[in-house]
Amino acid sequence: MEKNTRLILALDVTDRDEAIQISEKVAGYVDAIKIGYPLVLATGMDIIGQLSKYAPIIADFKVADIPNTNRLICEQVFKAGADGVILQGFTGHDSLEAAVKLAKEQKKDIYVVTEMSHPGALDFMQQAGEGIAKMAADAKASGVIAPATRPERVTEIRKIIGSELSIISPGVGAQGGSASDVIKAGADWVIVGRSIYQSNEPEMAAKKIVDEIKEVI
Ligand code: 3DU
Repeated sequence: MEKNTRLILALDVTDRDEAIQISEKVAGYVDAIKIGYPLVLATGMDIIGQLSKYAPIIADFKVADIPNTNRLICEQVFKAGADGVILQGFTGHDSLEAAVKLAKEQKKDIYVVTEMSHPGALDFMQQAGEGIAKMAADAKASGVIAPATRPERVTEIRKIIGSELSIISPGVGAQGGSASDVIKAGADWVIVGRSIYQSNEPEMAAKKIVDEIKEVI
């Protein structure tokens, strides 16, 4: 993924036409479009290929299975046209390595969730976050997902992974995080969904975030 605007759109709409219209409008402001279960379950896997005309697609399926199943899932997602897949990290090193091996062969990206951005992530996930970050670095994943709602954790995770891996960070806007704060804390990209796709003018909402990021880099 090329680092230009540092904005990734999370396109969690469930209507194909709406997804296409929003992608057209914001294409110039985003480095990638993240799609996940809401859109793919509503429209089908072919939406991935359709949206890849506008930007690289990151498939947020938070894959969390045994190595063989992780590999089989990632194979299908890459075949559908995605450039990257998001995996959960808590399943451990072998599950991650199976996906990274495939991704490297196909020149694709694997991003690993360290801890999530919502309050419930403090129940179990946060304790594992730093270990997962180290595992992602050891496995040579492309990057990790870390929470914009807790920029101090992004800084911690950056220390662990160094500069080789990217940090992509959800939780900006609707979940309360700030794009400029989390970029300053060490994130490479912010992931923004509702603040853009629920706006009456998605392109203006995206532009505003891009401008905010530009001021701090
Ligand atoms: O809160 P938003 O509407 O800006 O969307 C954030 C997106 O990022 C959404 O697709 C959600 O499933 C995803 N995500 C998180 O919010 C938090 C994580 O830790 C990982 C992914």
